[in-house]
Amino acid sequence: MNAMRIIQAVLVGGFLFGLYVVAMLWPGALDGPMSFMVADGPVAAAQKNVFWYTVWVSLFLMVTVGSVFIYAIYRFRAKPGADFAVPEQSHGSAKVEIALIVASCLLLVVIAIPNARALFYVDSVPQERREEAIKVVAIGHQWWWEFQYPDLGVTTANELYIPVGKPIEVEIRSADVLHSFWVPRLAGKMDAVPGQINRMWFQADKAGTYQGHCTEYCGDSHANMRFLVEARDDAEFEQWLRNEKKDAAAPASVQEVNGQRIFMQGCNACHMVKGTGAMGMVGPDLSHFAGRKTLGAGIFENNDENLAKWIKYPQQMKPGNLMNLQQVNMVLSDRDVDALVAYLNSLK
Ligand code: HEC
Ligand SMILES: [Cu+2]
Repeated sequence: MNAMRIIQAVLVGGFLFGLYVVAMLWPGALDGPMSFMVADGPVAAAQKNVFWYTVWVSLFLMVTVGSVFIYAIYRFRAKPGADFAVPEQSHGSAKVEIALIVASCLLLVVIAIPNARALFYVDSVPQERREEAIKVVAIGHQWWWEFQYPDLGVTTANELYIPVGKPIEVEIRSADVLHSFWVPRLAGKMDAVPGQINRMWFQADKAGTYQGHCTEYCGDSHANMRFLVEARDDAEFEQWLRNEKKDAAAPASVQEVNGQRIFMQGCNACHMVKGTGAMGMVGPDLSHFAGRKTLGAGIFENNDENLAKWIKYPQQMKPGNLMNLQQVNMVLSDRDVDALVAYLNSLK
């Protein structure tokens, strides 16, 4: 093949690759809510650092080998007027080959050491910090997340509250099929495997809301299986915890009382509302539902309008989801729905 053609191809390839790198490094391109390029905690930072380290070493290799390659193509190209006889073939040089093997091994070691260190670091909470760790059990369901705090005695869904600056030790399980727990700004993903317990940990360095998403295809509404991690300073976390430990607020207005009565005619088969007879385990715990920002596993804002739509048309709101009112023979009038909305809004 014509050497110039090869050089052209390499140049075009290099140019496209360069464009890609520039697009990636463009300010703002990589700091979205689901970007693992922004590390808001030590686990995410360790993973991000090792990623970039490996990229730079690989890039160095690619540029070195690529330049020698391009140089060879150019230097030994067929020159006009030269004869095209095949030059004398030699077997190569033992020295060069040994040097290349040694260099390759060294480079592998150079990549392996920081990677292995990061692997051990992200595997479990460092020994000296075990004491302050908060334990959470995250259970993937089709298509929402249940969060239990075994040492604190509370259970919630879809919005995971954590204290800032504390290691969070997560035990990941599944209630049905494969799911995967991922909050890119806080840590890499970890699968939820039926019949198996996986572990990971993370920590948020500053207060705020972090976006999470199931990242293992788990059926119809996989794309609608989000969650939030709400990191709060100690005082706010304690306040949240105190409230979460309480039984659900008793209904106050006539409409709320009515709503609770309707709730107990079917919704209770699938939902838990602590301190009432509602002890269903199929859907999310609703004891403090009014405190949630979102609805339907992080996909809708939790407001009256969306809540009414959710109760009336759960299947239109989130295709395939397992909230099925026919199963419990519930047929709701608009007034019933309004009463249910009022009741759920009272569950602070
Ligand atoms: C057959 C079981 C079942 C019944 C009956 C049921 N639900 Fe649900 N519900 C679910 C499941 C499962 C989900 C989670 C859906 C998802 O996000 O994929 C859910 C989600 C919800 C949510 C959203 C919770 C959140 O944090 O996102 C609300 C609110 C809710 N249900 C209210 C009700 C009300 C009110 C009734 C009675 C009219 C009811 N449910 C009846 C199973 C049920
Ligand atoms: Cu999924």
